[in-house]
Order: sequence, then C-alpha cells, then structure tokens
Amino acid sequence: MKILCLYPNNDGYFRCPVGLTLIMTILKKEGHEVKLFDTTFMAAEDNNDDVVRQKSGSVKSPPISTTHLYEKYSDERIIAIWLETIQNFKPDVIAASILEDAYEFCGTLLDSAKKNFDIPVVAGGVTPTLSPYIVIEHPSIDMVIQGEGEVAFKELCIALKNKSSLSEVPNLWYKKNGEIKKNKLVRYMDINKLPNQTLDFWNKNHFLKPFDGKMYKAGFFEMSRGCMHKCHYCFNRYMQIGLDPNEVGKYRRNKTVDTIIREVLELNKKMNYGLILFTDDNFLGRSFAEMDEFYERWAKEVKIPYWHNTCIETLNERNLPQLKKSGCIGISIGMETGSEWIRRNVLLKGNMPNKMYYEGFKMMAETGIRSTLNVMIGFPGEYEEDHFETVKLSKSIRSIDKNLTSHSIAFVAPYAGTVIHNICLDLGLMDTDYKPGYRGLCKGITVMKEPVINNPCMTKERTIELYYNFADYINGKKEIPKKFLETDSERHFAKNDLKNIEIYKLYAEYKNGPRDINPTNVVERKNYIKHTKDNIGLFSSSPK
Ligand code: B12
Ligand code: SF4
Repeated sequence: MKILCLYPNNDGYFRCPVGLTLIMTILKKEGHEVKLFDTTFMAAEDNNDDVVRQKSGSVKSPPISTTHLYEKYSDERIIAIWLETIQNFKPDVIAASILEDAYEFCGTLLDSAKKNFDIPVVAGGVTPTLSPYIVIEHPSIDMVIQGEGEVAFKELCIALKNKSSLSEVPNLWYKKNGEIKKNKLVRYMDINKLPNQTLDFWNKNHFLKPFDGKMYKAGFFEMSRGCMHKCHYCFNRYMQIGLDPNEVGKYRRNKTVDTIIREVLELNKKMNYGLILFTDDNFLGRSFAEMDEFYERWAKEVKIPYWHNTCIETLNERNLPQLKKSGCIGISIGMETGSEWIRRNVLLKGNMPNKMYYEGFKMMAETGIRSTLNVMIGFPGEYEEDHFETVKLSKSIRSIDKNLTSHSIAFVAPYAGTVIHNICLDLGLMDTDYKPGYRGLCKGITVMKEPVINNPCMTKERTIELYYNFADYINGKKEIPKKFLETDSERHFAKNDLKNIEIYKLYAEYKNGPRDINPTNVVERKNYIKHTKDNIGLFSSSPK
C-alpha cells in the first residue's frame, strides 16, 4: 500500500511529532510505501509560538532567529504542491494527523484532495480522538482512528489492502451507506514494545532547538504517556475516562529505564544529539527507585543534556541534585494561576498551594537547573483580581533568579474534549462553528494569538492588555496597581456576582470529567445561555 501522511502544521511550530513518527515507522516496517507531506516550513513566516512569546516578553532578547528556516507560500501554492504530490505519489490512502489549531487548514487540504482524487482519507491524532463524532461528519474525511494509532492504523491498512470488512478494525469510525459505524477500542498498549522512531521522513530543521541562547540538535522521546491529574483544560482527563470503560485510569503508562536508554543510544549513533527533549506530560510522575536507576544510567551511558515537563509536586530536595548531576538542564512546570481558589475549583488542578510552587522553583534555581513557569489567562470565571495573584506569584518566582527562571503566558483555549469546552458550549462563551465536520468546535482556536473565550468576568480587551503587560509587571517595569497588592483570599470581589454563579456551578457539576458532544444537538445560537438545572450537558450525548 502507498500511504501519504499529512502533517498540517500552519503555525510553524517545529519539532517532529513522536506520535505520527511512530505511526509512519510502523507502516514502513509493515512493508508499506510511506510518504510525508509536512507544511511546517511552507505555511508560516516563522514559528508563531516564538513570535508571540517574544511580543509578550516570554522569550529572552535577543532571541535566536529561525525565520530563515521558513518559506511562506500562499495557500494556493501549498494546495498546488499538495495536489501535485498526490498526483505523483498516487497513494492508496491519505492519513492526516490533527491537532485542533490546524484542523481548519487541514480540512482545506483534504477538501482539495477529495475534489480532485478518489482516495480514502483517514484522520487520527488528538482532535479525532477527543471528538470523533464531530470529525467523522467532515465531508472530506472517510474514516477516523480514535485513540492510539499504532495497532489500529496497522490493522486498517491490512483491511484496506485485502479489501476485507472494516468492522473488525479496532478504534475505527467509518461511514457505510450513509451511516456512521463505530468499532471496538483496542486496549492501551505496552509502550515498551514500540519500535524506535524512523526519522528520515522529516525535514532536518525539525531537530533544531533554540535553548538558553544556543541552537541545539535535539531528539524527541517519550518515557511515559498520560498524567494522573484531572485538570479541566487538559486532554489527559478525557484520555483517563473518555474511551473504553474497561480501560478507565489505564492511559498513564511508563517505559522502563532500560527501554528509554536503549532507544536514545540507538538513535544517537546516527543523530549525534546535543539535547534530548522529553515530550512526557509528567516526567517525574513515577517511582523514586525507577528514577534513581534513570539518573545513574543516563549519567554513565547517555551523557546528553536533557529537558522535560513535570508537575511541581514531583520535585524535592532529594531528586533535584540527582537530576542536575545526571544532565537535566531544564524543567518546565505548568502553574497556570497564582489564585489558589481558581487552581482548585476552576482548573481542578489538585491540592497544590502557591507555597509548593514557590519552593519548587527555588529548589530548581538553587540546584542550578533552568526552569520555565507556564501560566494562563482567561478561564471562564477568572477575574482581574485572580490574574494579579498570578502576576504576584510569578514575580516572586522570577525574582529568585532572573537567569535561571523564565516564564510563558498563554490564553486559555476551549479544546474539544475538555471541561472548559463543555462549559463554553453550554453557556455560549465562544464563537462556535456549525459546519459539518467542525460542529461544536471553537472557531479560530488559539492559545497564543488572542483570547477566544468570552469570559463574563474579564473583557477580551482587558485580557489582551494583561497578557501583553505580564512580563512588564513581573520584571518590575510596570507597577502592580495598589488595589491588587493585597490578596483577598475570600474573593469578596466575586461574591454575589451573578455573572459567575452559573459558571462556578458548572465546574462543580463537571467534576467527574468532560462529556462527549453530540453534534446534532449543536444548533446555532447567538447569545450567552442561561444555565438552568435542565440544560447542563445540553449538548452531551453520554454523561459519564
Ligand atoms: C510535543 C508536543 C507538541 C510538539 C509536537 C506536536 C505533535 N503534533 O505531536 C509541538 C511543539 C510542535 C507542539 C505544538 C503545539 N501544541 Co502540543 N503537545 C505536545 C505534547 C506535549 C506531546 C505530543 C506527543 O508526542 N504525544 C505522544 C504521542 C504518542 O501521542 P499523539 O501525538 O497523540 O499520537 C498518537 C495518537 O494521537 C495517534 N495519532 C497521531 N497522529 C495520527 C495520525 C493518524 C493517521 C492516525 C491513524 C493516528 C494518529 O496515534 C499516535 C500514537 O499512539 C502534547 C501532549 C501529549 N501528551 O500528547 C501536546 C498537545 C498535543 N499540544 C497541544 C497544543 C494546544 C499545541 C499548540 C497549539 C500550542 C502550543 N503552543 O503548544 C501547538 C500546535 C501545533 C500544531 N501543529 O497545530 C494540545 C492539543 C490540544 C488539541 N486538542 O488539539 C496538547 C494535547 C497539549 C494539551 N495538554 O492540551 N506540541
Ligand atoms: S497536570 Fe498538566 S498534563 Fe497533567 S492533567 Fe493537568 S494539565 Fe494535563
């Protein structure tokens, strides 16, 4: 079989995605001819993420420019190259990997392919996993693989090649005689059994990584999948509860230390990496004993600097010196807010007080490890007063050591499959799409360019202003207004405010996780919907 994979990346974020790489690796090993169409360096002028971060003061000046890596083509030219690629390669199937930000752009490419060729199109990735009901309605998408694609897509290719029934292909949603069919889900796999990544598909620019004023050649590896937290804005909550009822809670899995060391050493022979970036959501969320083995073996056998994301409660006085000694040069932490009330009730981020964040960042600086503090602005129900709690905590964290700490701010975005999306849809807080294939999604979703949520507790204009002033407030260039200097831990400002009562009730009612959207219930509405007892989950087809 000839398989044309599509990586529709229109914002220029480079870094080769581990998920699609694994899928392509497996297909190639199965004997298929695999080609990749990747728009990363042709659809953008620069990495938008970096550009916006520079504008918001999150990236140190002077930043390392990556503009020369890009050639901004018009959409027409990209479509022409895309169609030419299909014409020349003559694939038996087109397979797109989709994140929500790039879905609309992906749809444009798939529409042009459908218009000109009769080739089956399958979609996989985070958005089709969290919203198969929505994506399968897309006129240019014939099949959706929900969840992990390693086993499912391999099986689908076998069925397509043999022209056998699709009904046994796991995780598959497909259309038959105008009806949507949904197959059983395969169990979460043992991630130690995955093959090592074949990287030849990717443009070599994907392996560049500017870090701390230097450009590195970077490798991307996963040592675990999933996270045990229940955050209302994150896709992990859906992965814990939203797929197979028999697999609830089993999404979080670890690779053994042996597996990861073997994988990195093997690829390093060819790649000669200067930096390893782990894509895990919660790198240290595993036993001390395993991590002790990791530190020891990494320092002896791998000896390459590494960087990771983890949760604040996983850091302590015991593991930080070990991390440093073994070569960890950077850690990224999602703090998201400085308001403990918002963190607990709106984000559902668990019981992690501000003190824990401050102490964690202090320990990282004392150990000499660079840290990044990630925060967000614009949660429905978040007030300016709450945001200034974020400003104050971030300011004190950055003051620990300006050189070893950095920060990044993003707008909250209602990604489908999260509680934030459920709430935005229930209350009409976003510009909703009503086209088949996109029905119920937030139009123009982004975490970097602008706020896409109409938060009744803070205007969009003020949210933008606070976003762009964030760096100045925490660097002391702008003074924090007097009225926000003192913390009102009782949140008197929010008491008796009718605007938030319904929102806070909804957060509590969605405590058990997000609910699936039933796109047929999503009908055009213009205004904010008043929440009543009866309309909670108005759009949800299957309460969990
Ligand atoms: C590394 C990373 C990146 C990398 C690589 C992106 C990528 N496509 O993998 C970079 C830096 C480029 C990136 C950028 C962004 N990211 Co990011 N990123 C991640 C992160 C932390 C890890 C991704 C990963 O490697 N996962 C492990 C692999 C194995 O899983 P996977 O990619 O989902 O792939 C599996 C399945 O989805 C499926 N699959 C995937 N593709 C295909 C294709 C086919 C045909 C099939 C059948 C199956 C299939 O099979 C794979 C193997 O099981 C995830 C969080 C996470 N843990 O997943 C966020 C995440 C994917 N990112 C997210 C976001 C929002 C962004 C950005 C918009 C914002 C930003 N500034 O970070 C940009 C958007 C980029 C774009 N193209 O539009 C969100 C996506 C939300 C959504 N609903 O779309 C996530 C889920 C974070 C979160 N907690 O919400 N990101
Ligand atoms: S801690 Fe981070 S990765 Fe884990 S669920 Fe929350 S946001 Fe997602």
